[in-house]
Amino acid sequence: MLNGKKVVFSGVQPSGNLTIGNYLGAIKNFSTFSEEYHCFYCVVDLHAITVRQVPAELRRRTYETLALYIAAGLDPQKNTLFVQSHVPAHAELGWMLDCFTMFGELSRMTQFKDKSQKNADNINAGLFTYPSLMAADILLYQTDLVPVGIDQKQHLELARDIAGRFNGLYSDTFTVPEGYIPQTGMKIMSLAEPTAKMSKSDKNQNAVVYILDNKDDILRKFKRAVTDSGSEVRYAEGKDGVNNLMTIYRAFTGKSNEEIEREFEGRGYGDFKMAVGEACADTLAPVQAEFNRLIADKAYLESVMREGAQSAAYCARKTLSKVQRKLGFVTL
Ligand code: ATP
Ligand code: LTN
Repeated sequence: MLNGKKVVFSGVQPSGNLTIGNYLGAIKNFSTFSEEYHCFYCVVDLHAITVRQVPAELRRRTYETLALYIAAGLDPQKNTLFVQSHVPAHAELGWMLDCFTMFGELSRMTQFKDKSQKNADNINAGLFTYPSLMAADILLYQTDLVPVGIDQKQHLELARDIAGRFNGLYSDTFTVPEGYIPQTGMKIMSLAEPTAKMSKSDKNQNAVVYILDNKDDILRKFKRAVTDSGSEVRYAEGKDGVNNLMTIYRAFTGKSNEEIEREFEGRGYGDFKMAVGEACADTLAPVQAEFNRLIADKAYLESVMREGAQSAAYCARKTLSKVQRKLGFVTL
């Protein structure tokens, strides 16, 4: 609880251009909590360096991710928007929680296994302990609710386990957070390989629709999306490509699977793909316009970062001091 409101925390890595997976699975839903909850939305740059980044690009994407938060409807007056590395308490609590996270637990994380495979030449310790830093992000703010895509469920479970473990050893210290995983847009899959998650770090540009893609690119990518040899627009097992396109269309239009099936009865995949592309481009157009306005104003974005960091640091400090005292650190 913070000023009588429950707390929401979530984060997005500035590790690549944001995709419609990030938008539908996470950012789009963030603003629904702004009135009722005290919301912290963080650009998690410390997490991003678990994979090698080009410094100038990391810096640019940090501004861009913040601008996209705002463009997607997050009002900086109503939400605390900030950059993780601007609040040192994240790294500090991250270290402490490393000491309460087991090697075995971290070894079981599927994201670690996936990313180790993708970055075989750089399986660094940060990639391994990523989940305890994420737990620190969440637990620092006594978070009640964490809106994330379903791919983060395992990390969230671990954060709950770490909180419970710490509370058990040192008496109640952390709120044990709940996940909030949206119904539609749970997991958007790659357009080229519909059994794999659409990921901003995918090397195949055609597999991924970016929030900032222009309309032509969006339509082209959907036109090329992998489907199957059939022709019926129907949500069914084994039709991964069509199912994914239906999920995307559902998320952008609010229509149900039945409505979509009716709409495209007797029409082929071509028409359907075009409609998905149009719905996507139409929804993203105002977000893009607002993004373009914001990204040109670095001074404004920096003022948001500065205020956000100040307000986040104040809350984080309270939890960190409590943890330090409980652990037996000498506080001056
Ligand atoms: P990377 O590709 O670098 O691992 P990512 O695209 O998975 O990154 P993150 O910054 O790790 O993006 O995730 C930000 C948020 O977006 C998380 O809440 C995550 O669950 C959500 N998300 C990411 N990809 C998808 C997707 N394909 N479908 C639904 N939600 C997604
Ligand atoms: N690991 C998350 C990003 C993230 C996050 C968080 C999400 C870092 N810290 C705290 C929610 C709460 C991801 O989406 N890959």
